[in-house]
Amino acid sequence: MSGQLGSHIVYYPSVDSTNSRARALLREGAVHGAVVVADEQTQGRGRLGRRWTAPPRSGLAVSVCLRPPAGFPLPLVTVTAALAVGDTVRAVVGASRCTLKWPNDVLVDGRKVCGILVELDGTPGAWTVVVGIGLNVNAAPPLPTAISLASAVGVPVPREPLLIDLLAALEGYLDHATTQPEAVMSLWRDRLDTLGRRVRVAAPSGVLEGLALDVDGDGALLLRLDDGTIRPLHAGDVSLTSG
Ligand code: BT5
Repeated sequence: MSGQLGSHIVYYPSVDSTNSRARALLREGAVHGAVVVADEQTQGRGRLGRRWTAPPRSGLAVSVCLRPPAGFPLPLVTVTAALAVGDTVRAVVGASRCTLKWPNDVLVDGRKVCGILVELDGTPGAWTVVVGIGLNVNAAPPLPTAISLASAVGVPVPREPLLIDLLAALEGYLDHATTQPEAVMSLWRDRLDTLGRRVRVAAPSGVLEGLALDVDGDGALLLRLDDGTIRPLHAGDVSLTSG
């Protein structure tokens, strides 16, 4: 996918949601690679209308505007974002402490350090895509499941170099995904801690339990139920089960 990410950056001290701003920018004709960053979001959002919260100036709230070429495999947008954040986080905390959780979380020591929200607008063949990334850098909200990079390493972590590294990594993975989508998918598969484990998935169709076998070419989680059937799940929240 050609074009440098971050060639155009719009910064807000405070904004409702960087994803909302980025979608509006794309509607107004923003170039591929335009980026919206904010020190604070008042309406940061996750999937399914959930909230993304973070103390002001504590982390990265960034949304990247993409105009993928026709035929670009859209499921790979979330995959490339997770790989890029993963590389950025691994460089800070060490590879062994950072894992990826299907479909869109990056964890440190099993706790969520980053969430990714990809939103699409447009029509087939002319999609515009916003990749929203929330990364807890120097503080996390008071949730038992959340962690920040600074608390993981015990020292403050400067945010700007992280943003530069993150955009460079995302650009690299997007380019790679344009020419070798299967290679990028298999890198993600290797990093996904979810695979090979017994999990409970709260999916739109209901709660299912089984063995997380693999992901398919669309990024769907292949869950083997106890009766042996294999169900591809395109969305859901995964938790590990002990059974
Ligand atoms: C996500 O949703 O994880 C996607 C979050 C994307 C946020 C970015 S910030 C920049 C851009 N602009 C936006 O408006 N959004 C994007 P989901 O998988 O649905 O997880 C949401 C859940 O994560 C919440 O219900 C909380 O339980 C938890 N959570 C909220 N804030 C968190 C934080 N800072 N750290 C860890 N967990 C958090």
